[in-house]
Amino acid sequence: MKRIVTIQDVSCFGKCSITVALPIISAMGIECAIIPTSVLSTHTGGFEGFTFRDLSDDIPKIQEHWKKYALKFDMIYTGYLGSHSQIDYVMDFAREFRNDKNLLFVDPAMGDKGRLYTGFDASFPPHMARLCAMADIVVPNLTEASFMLGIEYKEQYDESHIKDVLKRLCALGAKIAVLTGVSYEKSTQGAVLYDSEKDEFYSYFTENIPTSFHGTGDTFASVFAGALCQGLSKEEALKVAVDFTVECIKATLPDAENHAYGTKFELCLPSLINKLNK
Ligand code: PXL
Repeated sequence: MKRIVTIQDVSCFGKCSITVALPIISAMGIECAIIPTSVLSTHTGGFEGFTFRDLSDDIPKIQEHWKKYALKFDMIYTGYLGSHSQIDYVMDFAREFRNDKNLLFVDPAMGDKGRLYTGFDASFPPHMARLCAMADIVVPNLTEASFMLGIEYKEQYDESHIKDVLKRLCALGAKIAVLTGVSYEKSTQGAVLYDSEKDEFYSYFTENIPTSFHGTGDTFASVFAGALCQGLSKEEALKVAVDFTVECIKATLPDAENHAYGTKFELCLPSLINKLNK
């Protein structure tokens, strides 16, 4: 059985980060250990007055304890991190638990639609870029990539811009970069991957549903990470992750006004299991 450790916050209500990653990775038949980096009453998108308990200091203590048991992970998957020190601790953790067989998978969750999430300032993306530089795989959206690279965020772009951004992300140090939420025309969206060792691009596009829900980046990242960990090829993993994310959006659409805070991904888990068994 494969084993992933995912390091991100617990948003108690709102369906993102660990409350998405844990059920998805478990449903994919992978053991999922967690390191909660902070506990928030809700995620920071659309809720006012959320609580934030910083658990940064627990990260090195958990690391020391796990070292005694020589725990091994097939993948270290990091998501939303709430402070500079959390990024530093996570980099330490990765140095300790990385080996020549496992993968460091980084989702630099910190913004969308050209803006950083509440709580982050301009000093945060360059710090996150240092974690991305260590990674085997990074999966930002175009907002996060643009902030990390210090380039203008474009609403409208073409394929050459996306390819250029992907190459620059790999030039930071990541082996493979994926841009999520790419849409060259209104009717389609998907993800584009660049493998810097092979100098190859892969993309997968499907229908674009013009309603956005919170947490879909976390859904994509969890499925993509799980699928790679289960040994699917990069192309297959991309397709499964994009298709599943769209399925979750479609399952939520009839009740969209009550569910902007997160998708009804739970209803789609049986279908994810079927996709993997095919
Ligand atoms: O979905 C990314 C995410 C994760 N965790 C927290 C967030 C967000 C996005 O806003 O606020 C706490």
